[in-house]
Amino acid sequence: MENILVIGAAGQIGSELVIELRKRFGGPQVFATDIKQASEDVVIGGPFEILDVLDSNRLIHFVIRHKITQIYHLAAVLSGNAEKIPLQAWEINMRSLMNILELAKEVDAIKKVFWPSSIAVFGPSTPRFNTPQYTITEPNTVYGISKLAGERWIEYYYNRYGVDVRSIRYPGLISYKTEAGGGTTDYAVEIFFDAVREGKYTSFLSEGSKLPMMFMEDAIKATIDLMEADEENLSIHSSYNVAGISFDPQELADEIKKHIPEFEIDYKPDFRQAIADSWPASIEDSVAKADWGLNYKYGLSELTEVMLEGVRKKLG
Ligand code: AKB
Repeated sequence: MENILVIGAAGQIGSELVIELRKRFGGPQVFATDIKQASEDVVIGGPFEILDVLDSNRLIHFVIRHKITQIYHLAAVLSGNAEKIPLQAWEINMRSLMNILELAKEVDAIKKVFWPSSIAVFGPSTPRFNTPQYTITEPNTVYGISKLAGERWIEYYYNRYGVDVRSIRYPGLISYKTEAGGGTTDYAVEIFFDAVREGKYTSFLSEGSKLPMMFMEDAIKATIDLMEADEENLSIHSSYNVAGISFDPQELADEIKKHIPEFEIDYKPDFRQAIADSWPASIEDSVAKADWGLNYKYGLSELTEVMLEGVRKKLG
């Protein structure tokens, strides 16, 4: 029997991942934790506790008390926020990961760990289109540097101590259940809320800023598929490229206009433009497809339809 710990259960990924894991493994088996209160769905569907991943003492007691066998460590400071507090972001992103790696090394019952990396590991010197799995990685953001260092550490723990950590380089993730917080790709979530609320949106990225994105349902499925894959099929022990779909703010606005013809967009790029400019426009993900069968359900039009419907419901 699996007992699964999700750290960051109040966040954009965590709040949906917990629900899906509970469907598969049972409510009481999935322990949701965060430093802040999670959504009602998460709190009523199974155990939820306030827990700080930086508190390694409480963490180890928690893991032993609940006989945890798998950990999903999702807590992180995202790219936009990290640029405002570089040293704190580095401290939070790295120390939390090192706490989890040490825990997984010391506690035999923990069989698998998931830790998200990001397209932020790439930088301005990386080939921008169809970015391969193995390529130049010279990130110039705090978040990207922490994700690249994290990738090196998880591979090190796998090779040196046999700790089975699995990871995806997430593109921008799009969802309506919990709003995104502090990322560069957040425009692609905000735009839907403003389209429904106001009929217009001011984008903090310019019209042609093409970035890889993914609908949350596809991201959750990919995450669990990777965690369920046989270890012997996995050739990557740093982090897998996952492409999703690439589009820019203007293309997304045009798609929204098909549903809300009066929708208007204008552009006021801010400091996040430089971050977006340093990231790939599209990703090549054949290794993930070959190793563990990565696949997608949502293209741009499906995603737009589901997002508008979800946001309308959420806003009542
Ligand atoms: C961000 O924009 O910081 C994140 C990411 C791509 O990792 N969504």
